[in-house]
Amino acid sequence: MRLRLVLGDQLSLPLSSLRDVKLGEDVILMAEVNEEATYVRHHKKKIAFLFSAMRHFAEALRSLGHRVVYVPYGCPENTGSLFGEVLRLKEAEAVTEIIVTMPGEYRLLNEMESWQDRLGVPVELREDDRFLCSTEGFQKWASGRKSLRLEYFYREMRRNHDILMDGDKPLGGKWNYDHDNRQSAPKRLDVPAPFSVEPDRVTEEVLALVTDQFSEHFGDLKPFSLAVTREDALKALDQFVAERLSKFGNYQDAMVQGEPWMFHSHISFYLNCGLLLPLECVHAAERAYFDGTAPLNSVEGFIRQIVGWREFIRGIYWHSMPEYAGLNYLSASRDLPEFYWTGETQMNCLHQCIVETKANAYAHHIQRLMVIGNFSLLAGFAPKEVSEWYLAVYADAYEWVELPNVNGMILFADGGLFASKPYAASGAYINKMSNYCEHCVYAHATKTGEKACPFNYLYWNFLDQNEEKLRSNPRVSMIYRTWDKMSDSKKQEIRTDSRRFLALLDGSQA
Ligand code: FAD
Ligand code: DLZ
Ligand code: SF4
Repeated sequence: MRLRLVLGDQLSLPLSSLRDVKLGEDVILMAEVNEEATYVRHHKKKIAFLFSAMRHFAEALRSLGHRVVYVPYGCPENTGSLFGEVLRLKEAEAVTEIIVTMPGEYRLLNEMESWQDRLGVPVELREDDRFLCSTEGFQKWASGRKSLRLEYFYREMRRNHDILMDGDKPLGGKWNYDHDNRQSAPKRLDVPAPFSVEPDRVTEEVLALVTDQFSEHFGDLKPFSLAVTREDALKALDQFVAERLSKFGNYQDAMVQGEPWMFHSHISFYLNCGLLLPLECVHAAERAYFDGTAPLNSVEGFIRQIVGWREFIRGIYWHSMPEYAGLNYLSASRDLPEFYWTGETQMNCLHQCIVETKANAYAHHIQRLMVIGNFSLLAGFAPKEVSEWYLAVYADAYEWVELPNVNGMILFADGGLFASKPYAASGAYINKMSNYCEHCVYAHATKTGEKACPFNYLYWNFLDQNEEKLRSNPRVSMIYRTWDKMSDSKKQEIRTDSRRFLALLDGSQA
């Protein structure tokens, strides 16, 4: 009998490990285990979401006639680890082979590679072909290239999968419509309510379990309204395409106080645990373009996130691990401040983004990148701490996607493996793209002094502190010329303000 192990982020019927499963012969194992639930202190909503989605998926498999051994968290025999559960089932039944789809995190892959010796039966690790680009395909694409840039990868993906193509040319004549995007939000903007579904009995049971067992973890458990079945995840996708996609492009980078969801799709939860598959999301968006319900700048922008960024980031992860996790090009070492867990800071942009993260286990991209990420870069937080935070607080977070976004995209900890410069920005950017500054005690246009927006002096301080590593970067050297032209007294003010602010931050008073 063959044992098929299905992990919490592998909830897809076409999963490679289930492909040749024999009804009445093989057994499928799924387990809620302490090790996976606590290797970082995941947001309560993330645990509830995955446990409920896992339980529903097990039922879906059973309804197709499969034999599923499902080990709930509270089961007294539960050993608390995936290995322990595989071993327990192997000892109880005549298991001849174990089949698993490649896990999404290196730590687990590394562990699984020892299972065959430890269990004494063959363990077959299969490619996770829910991604459009295999790890091998990415290696081939990356090998021999001096720099890894999304744009070229993205074009190849579009061609290979015939997405938004007009023969061998991009539809509309351009690969990228970003210059039509990046608008800030107008004063009055009607944002549709996000998809939500009432918890059913299974979810209610899981919510009680999480309340009981994970009370120390970050985040608000309720209200809980995420989809936990494929059927509902498809409804969430349809709702996005019908109600938000047309404005996705225009307001992709906009942030509005009190609007955590904006015109984003909110499908990362479902894509990353397998309830949705990337191509079906891409095709749904493509159809909207052909039906005339969404413009090309939105459709292309959305598709680029999925066949471009998502696949590229995963490629970078497997291409660069395990060394990637330890990189710290800028030698950043500051501890995360307490307010990353509470949202209690006077900086309104950070306050809003962290409070929303706490409530929803979600923040949209530009909040993650240009508010929390930008601040983490400017303040010099240690990459490992930042990474652990992002992995814990978002319900869509797994290391394969979180780590390159943190080490590559926000912290420049990889020295520019795929980003040509650090994404550092002053308060002017946040003020342009949001209305957070209108409600802040700090003044976004003031450069120095106690009332000045901390992003303003921290921006220059960051460049000053990292001059040795950054000045020679062609995309940053222009900015150093502005710094060079500043008077010594101005520079001194920036350094003094930054020292004062960072001291407050270290004392948890910022
Ligand atoms: P949309 O804006 O609607 O985009 C559509 C889809 O594109 C997303 O669902 C996602 O699957 C994909 N996508 C977009 N940007 C990226 C990206 N940079 N990397 C990979 N996929 C992308 N995304 C995660 O799925 N998990 C994470 O743990 C995660 N951590 C991040 C950490 C940082 C520091 C940053 C800057 C970004 C991170 N992202 C992560 C990427 C992005 O912010 C989220 O995918 C997005 O906010 C999810 O919301 P959405 O589904 O509404 O996305
Ligand atoms: C994230 C997560 C959590 C919270 N719990 C479980 C679990 O109990 N059982 C399980 O199989 N998977 C869980 N996961 C998802 C895994 O952590 C994920 O499969 C690995 O990190 C690889 O991506
Ligand atoms: Fe954030 Fe500065 Fe604007 Fe305040 S003034 S919201 S700290 S960018």
